[in-house]
Parts: sequence; structure tokens; C-alpha cells
Amino acid sequence: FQGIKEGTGNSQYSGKVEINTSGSDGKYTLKDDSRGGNHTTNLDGATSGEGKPFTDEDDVWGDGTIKDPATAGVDAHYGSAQTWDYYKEVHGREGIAGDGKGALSKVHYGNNYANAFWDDSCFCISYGDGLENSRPLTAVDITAHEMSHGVTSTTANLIYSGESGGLNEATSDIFAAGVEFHADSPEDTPDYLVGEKIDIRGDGKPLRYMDEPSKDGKSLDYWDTDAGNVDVHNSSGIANHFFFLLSVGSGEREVNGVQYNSPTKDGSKLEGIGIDKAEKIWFKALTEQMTSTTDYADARRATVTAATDLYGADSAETKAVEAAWTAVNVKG
Ligand code: ASN
Ligand code: ZN
Repeated sequence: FQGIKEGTGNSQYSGKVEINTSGSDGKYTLKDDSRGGNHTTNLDGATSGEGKPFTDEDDVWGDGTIKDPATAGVDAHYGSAQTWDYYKEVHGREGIAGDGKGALSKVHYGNNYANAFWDDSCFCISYGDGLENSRPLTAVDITAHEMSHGVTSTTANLIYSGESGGLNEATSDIFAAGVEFHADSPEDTPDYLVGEKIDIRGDGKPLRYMDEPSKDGKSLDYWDTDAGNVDVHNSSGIANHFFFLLSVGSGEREVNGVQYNSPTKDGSKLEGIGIDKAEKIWFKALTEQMTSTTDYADARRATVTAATDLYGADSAETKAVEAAWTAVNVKG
């Protein structure tokens, strides 16, 4: 009998997790037929190909450390399941492309490779093993970031350069936060940081900060005329900051025990409307209003339209959207 099996995984970043697998006693694989056939394979250092299937005899996977190659498989498989559930349960979207089809996740890409990437052509994601081959880039927020590039590709298709590129990157960071909050794992505290688990530089700091993006030394807190000329992972800061201000508000804030301090360009003091509403506004704007050439001024209009559709033109939510954009110097 080949049905959906309930396996157990010992992950590196999310503790002990339930994962759906396939197969039967003696030979299980990391394939999840409850989520479009999402499957996870082992590149074992290769940089191309489909990877080899992970197999397991007792459906208990990984040891929670890098010593067992299956551990990164557990994190990737779990993260892709969390991403699937987020899009389905929060946004009513079936899979990354909205067509019910699962994706391929490939772990152990290359050697000391401190990145992960989505590829539309194979509908797959590849993960390096990170710092000293010991911090795979398989934390839930990284998975959600990369897979959300596939959502953007199949919706607004924001061009990956200039201001639209910053909005493309920010969309991945915004939904990475959305997935992390939705997963709500005690082992991976939901936060507005990106990549806080993977220690990519070996200094214990996250890759990006949504409350004050410039804390990474490079990202923009506010729009300026140069926004289209900086790396897309830095111009994303403007929209990440907008999203934090809209969700949480300005100034000193604490969420789940994490401290934030979010400034505003115009000195305004903002109260957030909560991530549940903010992410719905962003998703509706992305999927119904934005196009490949949307820039920051367009993104303001797109989200105001989305908020108006969802909550009304005179609603507190729509006013909060306008105020948060103004606070990051994207004026109406
Ligand atoms: N990990 C990077 C990202 O998703 C890969 C890239 O530069 N596109 O942004
Ligand atoms: Zn990205």
C-alpha cells in the first residue's frame, strides 16, 4: 500500500517535527502526496541533477545535526510543507504556482555554499550547506523566501532589477515572516528577522532586519532616488520596513520576546494592524495589482487599492497602509 505516511523528523532548526512521507515499511522516501507531491532529495555535493532520493527504514529521519545528511532533508521537507500550508490556509493558494503541484527541494548543494536559490525552470529549490558545511540554509524562513520567488514569478513577475527587483526580494522576505508566524514553532520563534538561524557570516547575526533594515549595514530604511540602483537585497529594505511598520508599528516594540526599534522618516508614530491583515494586503496587491515593472510609487497605489478592496477606503487599515508608506518616504 502506497499512501501518505506520517514520519518523524529530527530537524536542525525546528526541533522534532512531523513530516509526511511515502513508501512502506523498510523503504520510505521524503515525498509528500498530501502537498502536491513536494519531494526532497540529496545532491550530496553535486551542483546539478535531480539529487538522489533520501530513503529510510523506520520513517524516523535525521539526528538533528549536520552529522546525519538526512537532517537537512528534514528541515527542507518541513519548510516546504509549512510554506505550502501557509499559502493554502492564509491565501487560498494551492502550491507555489497555484496549480496544486508540489516542488522539488534539493539539499547539500556544492561545497561550503552559503546560499539557496529557487529555479522556475525545474520548479525546484537548491540549498547549500552554509558556513563550514555545518549551517545548511534550510531554516523555515529561508525556504519560504526562496519558494516565494516562485509565487512572485507566477503572479506579478516583478523584474529582478531596479525598484521592481527590490519589491520582488521584499515579497520573499515578507512571506518568509508570514510562514514563520504561521508555523509558530517553539524552536523557531516567529520574528521579523531573516535568516536568524543560519548564522551565515558566523557572527550570530541575522541576514536582514525588517524593523530597521539599515542595521545590516547596507539595506535602505527609506526610499530615495537611488533606490533603483542598489542591490535588490538592499532596496528590499524599504518595503520590508513598510511591512514591519504596518504590522507592528513604529518605535520600541516587543514581539514574542524579540525587541525591535523601528524608526520613521517623517517622525510619525504608527500603530500596527497586525501581520494577519498586513500579509493579506500584500498578497492581494501582488497577485491582483502589481506587474513586472511595478516600482515603489506603484506599490503604494497597489497596496492602497488592495486594502480598500479588503477593508474599505475609509478604514483604519487603508489609512495605516498610507501612513506606513509615507513613513518610509514613499509619498502619495
Ligand atoms: N538566495 C538568493 C535570493 O533568493 C539567491 C539570489 O540572489 N537570487 O535572493
Ligand atoms: Zn531572494
